[in-house]
Amino acid sequence: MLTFELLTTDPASHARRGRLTLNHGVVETPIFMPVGTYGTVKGVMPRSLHEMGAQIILGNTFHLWMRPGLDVVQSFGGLHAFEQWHKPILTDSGGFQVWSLGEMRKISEEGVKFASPVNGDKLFLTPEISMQIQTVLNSDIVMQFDECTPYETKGQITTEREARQSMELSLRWARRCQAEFARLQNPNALFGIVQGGMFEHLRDESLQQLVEMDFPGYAVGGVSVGEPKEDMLRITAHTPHRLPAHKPRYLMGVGTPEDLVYGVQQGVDMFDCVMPTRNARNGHLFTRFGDLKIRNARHKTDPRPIDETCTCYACAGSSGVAWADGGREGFSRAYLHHLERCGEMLAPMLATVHNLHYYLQLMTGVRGALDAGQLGAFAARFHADRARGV
Ligand code: PRF
Ligand code: ZN
Repeated sequence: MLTFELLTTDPASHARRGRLTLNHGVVETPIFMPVGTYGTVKGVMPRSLHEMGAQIILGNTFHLWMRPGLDVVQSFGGLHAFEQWHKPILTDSGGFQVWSLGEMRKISEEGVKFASPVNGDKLFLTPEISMQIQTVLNSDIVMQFDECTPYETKGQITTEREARQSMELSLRWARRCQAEFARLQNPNALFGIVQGGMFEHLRDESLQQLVEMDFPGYAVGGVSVGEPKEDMLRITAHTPHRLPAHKPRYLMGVGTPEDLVYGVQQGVDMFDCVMPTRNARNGHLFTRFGDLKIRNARHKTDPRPIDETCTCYACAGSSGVAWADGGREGFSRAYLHHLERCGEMLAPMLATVHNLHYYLQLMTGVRGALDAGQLGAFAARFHADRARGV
């Protein structure tokens, strides 16, 4: 089901090095999880994900329920066989995706009514249905169905009263998820999600009640929902380290490379974000020495790879050896710029491989630093490198 071993803790921060064992394999933490909403990490073959060292990827209850539908995934015995990814999968519950529908939904105690964005059908998602869907998907980590409290609605910042109501609803839904998950005899692990908006005391109440329910792992939701950066940092500094030390902690939907390093120092073990994949498709590349926009004309004739220190397929090729013609293996900025300008599909593919490789390598570096008791020095070097510029 799930075991979590705490291997080392950093004496100078809340950071931890851990090992999570799930039904489809082992995950070394801290970890970044690539997002595969529709049962695919957009533009990346599973074998490439495997080669770049991805240990666990995400899927989405809501999207997979819409398309291809549960009967199709069920006929394959679950999402792993359907999408041909045989390592762990975490599925989000639909709570956040329903939130993203904005005006198109109606929330009640029972669940969320909405019109299908695919064909307009009237649909109803409840904590029980979310658990039933995730049981068919057979994801290794199942997320509770929650309400992601918005930062603001129509320009109005969420009040404490509204944030409390939303947080309390998520708590009642957490209980219903737990009961249904047990009734279904789901053999995987169900995580609770801390909500409470931008209010520390609401976060504490949510956390305490979820801890009493004794989930095998916990997430912090409701951050990175459009709030000012300082609020995001404040809630991330407040919440994760208050969760039980012997259980995994997941910060949902965060963030930039800097956010990941900060999150680790606040005691977070797991992250996911569309940023490396989505930004790649917009020509935004992350590198050790800062970010790079490949569409910029200054790359037109640049023979250098995206990042000379990167060992990904886009930067270094598959073997790192020279071709018979003496050329260095790996793609130049000039070539990637050209592909982008022509709208070639290889452009987003290579950019995605590079960005994911960067995020995964960053976390590999973090784990190595924790193992060596050098996280502080690692973080200092990381910030200095990132500030240098490409
Ligand atoms: N709840 C769920 N999924 C999420 C979030 C949340 O609050 C967030 C918030 N950043 C991202 N994904 N269920
Ligand atoms: Zn690279």
